[in-house]
Amino acid sequence: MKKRILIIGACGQIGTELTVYLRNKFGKTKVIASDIREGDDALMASGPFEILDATDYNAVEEVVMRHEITDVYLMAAMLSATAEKFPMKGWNLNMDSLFHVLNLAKDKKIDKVFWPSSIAVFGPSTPKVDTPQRTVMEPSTVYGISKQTGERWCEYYYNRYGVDVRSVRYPGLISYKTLPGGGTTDYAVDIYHKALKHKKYICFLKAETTLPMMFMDDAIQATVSIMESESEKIKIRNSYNLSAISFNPKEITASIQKHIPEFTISYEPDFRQAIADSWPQSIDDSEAQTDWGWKSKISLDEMTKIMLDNLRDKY
Ligand code: AKB
Repeated sequence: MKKRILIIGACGQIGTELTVYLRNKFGKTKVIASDIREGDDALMASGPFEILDATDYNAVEEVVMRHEITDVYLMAAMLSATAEKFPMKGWNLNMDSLFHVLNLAKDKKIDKVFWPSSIAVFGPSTPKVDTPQRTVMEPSTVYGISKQTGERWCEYYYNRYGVDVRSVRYPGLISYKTLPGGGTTDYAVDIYHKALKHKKYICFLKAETTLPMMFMDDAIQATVSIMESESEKIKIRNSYNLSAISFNPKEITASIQKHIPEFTISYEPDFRQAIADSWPQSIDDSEAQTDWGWKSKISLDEMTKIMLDNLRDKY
């Protein structure tokens, strides 16, 4: 098989699990992991790795050419909370890395691109419940602006240059293998660690802040599934809405209390509350379901059990 994959940002929350999944599926030598710094021992031992700065076009091109890469998964990004602190850094990382990869595809140096978008493309004026695929989008965060802009460029490169780019709008992602970094939905991972360690958690969002979320296994399935679908099935070339579960801090607490009855939560909202308030509560992903057969599998209670079972030994 000619396919050779490069994952940029392989040591991050999604990249770590995506690397393992793709190596199991296609063979470890076919999947080159890369990041600005080395990952954990398991990732480093699992196959080829390159130190790579996603904002350096020459470096990305060199790795692509040397490894005869066909498919790039661009997972490097600065998330919502960190990008509010470092707006220009966030903008530059999120946009430069995307242009580098789109231009490599335009110049036929790679065949296919996966680029993650986010529910952050939506803003305060977007309908909050069952947010449609096409609707008002006025993002109010740096991260959201960069993702919405990226979506427009993906579609432009597809229409103008025939670049085979595929994208989904991830909700908040929850996993036990790697911690997220710098997002507004990160509380939904941290809460499991604190529930096991301290039996209590101070949440930076209010009790009733409902957000769209997803367990990592579902996110990996969606990512690989859209990339492996026949091109004709991918009718949307900006980014597909994706949905799994929606919950608020109060509801995830109740789910944890089914296993740890003494667990308590208190609330100290910070600047991330405003970000969360600008995002939808639930997402309509019917176009992803129709076009390439997407369907989420894991419920809140199933996720809670998996998270607690896998993190218990750590504490
Ligand atoms: C974040 O909170 O910034 C991310 C996202 C929703 O894209 N998890």
